[in-house]
Amino acid sequence: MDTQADEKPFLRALKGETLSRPPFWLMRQAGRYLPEYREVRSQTKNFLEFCYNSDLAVEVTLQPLRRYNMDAAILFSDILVIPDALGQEVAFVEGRGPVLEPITSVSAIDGLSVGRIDEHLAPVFETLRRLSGEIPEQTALIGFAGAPWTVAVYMVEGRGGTDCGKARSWAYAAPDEFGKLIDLLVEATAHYLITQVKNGAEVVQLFDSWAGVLSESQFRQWVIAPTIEIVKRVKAECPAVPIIGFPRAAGKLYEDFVNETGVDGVSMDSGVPLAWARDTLQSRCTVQGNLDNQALMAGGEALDRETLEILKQLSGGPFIFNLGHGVLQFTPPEHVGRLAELIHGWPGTGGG
Ligand code: 1CP
Repeated sequence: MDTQADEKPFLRALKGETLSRPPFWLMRQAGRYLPEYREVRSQTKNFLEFCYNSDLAVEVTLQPLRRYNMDAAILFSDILVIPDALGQEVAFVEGRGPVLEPITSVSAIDGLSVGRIDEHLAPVFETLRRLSGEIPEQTALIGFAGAPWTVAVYMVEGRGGTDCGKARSWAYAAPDEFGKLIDLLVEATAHYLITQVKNGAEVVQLFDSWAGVLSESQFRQWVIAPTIEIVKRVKAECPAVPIIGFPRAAGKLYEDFVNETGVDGVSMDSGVPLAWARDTLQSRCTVQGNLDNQALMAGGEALDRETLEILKQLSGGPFIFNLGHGVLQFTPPEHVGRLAELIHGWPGTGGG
């Protein structure tokens, strides 16, 4: 498809264009590694209240752009606003992360309701509307949601930091029951993403952070199939909006994910080999990734070397520079500055 030269670089890359300097943003670019984030964050105790406060959410979304001039802003929110909106009890406990009242039965699933999303998440939609008026002209606005499998993991386990064992065993033992939860999440997620687009999101990303724990058959059933359905529903209402999928740690199954789901872009974890990504995935869609967040934390020569290698291998095709997973809490902000400098200077910085 032809794109116009005055279109935002991030959107051009997602339409399949190869740009001489690839656009970039970072997963978790807003967050605790930034002192100005910690300052704003300290104004609210409760993390969900923070996500539902548009003044604060707009501010922290914009903070990394002011420092590093990324090509895209990502809505500040969390994937767990969906279980919260559906009626599950969700809390973020200082030092422990998310804690949910676990869903373990069909009757608990029956108690959840997609009908509450519009009202409950109205502040998130307001944040998007305000951001679309405030971000710089050449910057794109990304909306997002967790993919059904990953959100179901938190809903069933009740917390993070697990091997997803309860969710995996329920899915094997009673696929019809677990499938009810996934179906509900497909409906909720598609509706949520469509509403985000109607309120200003120009791109949406689906985070499937726990995709990599599944066997091949389970990956097809709980990652690929629900993603196909969400892409179909979002594209039916919003045909022009690009969708990025992130089936983290999917290994060789990234290939089937790209070929079968209809996503416009795929976000790759740091374990995906660059030459394989270039030859296998990049011919089918725009690739995004995949600097190791520990290389960003380490900085120095390792950061330069790893960054330049990714740029060399992937900037010959449609590409968005990102990390393989989110920015870590204790990352020195000046390392992010160095990364931005390397990318902004490309191909002058080290094409060689
Ligand atoms: O107190 C704080 O500041 C909490 C830290 C924090 C932040 C900054 C949480 C709690 N969520 C967020 C924001 C967030 N989460 C964003 C916003 C914008 C940005 O990227 O800049 C996004 C896109 C997410 C997505 C998210 N939340 C994912 C998917 C991506 C990934 O990292 O794998 C997941 C799995 C979550 C759950 C979550 N929320 C927060 C934490 C600490 C966790 C992880 C829990 C765990 O499994 O240990």
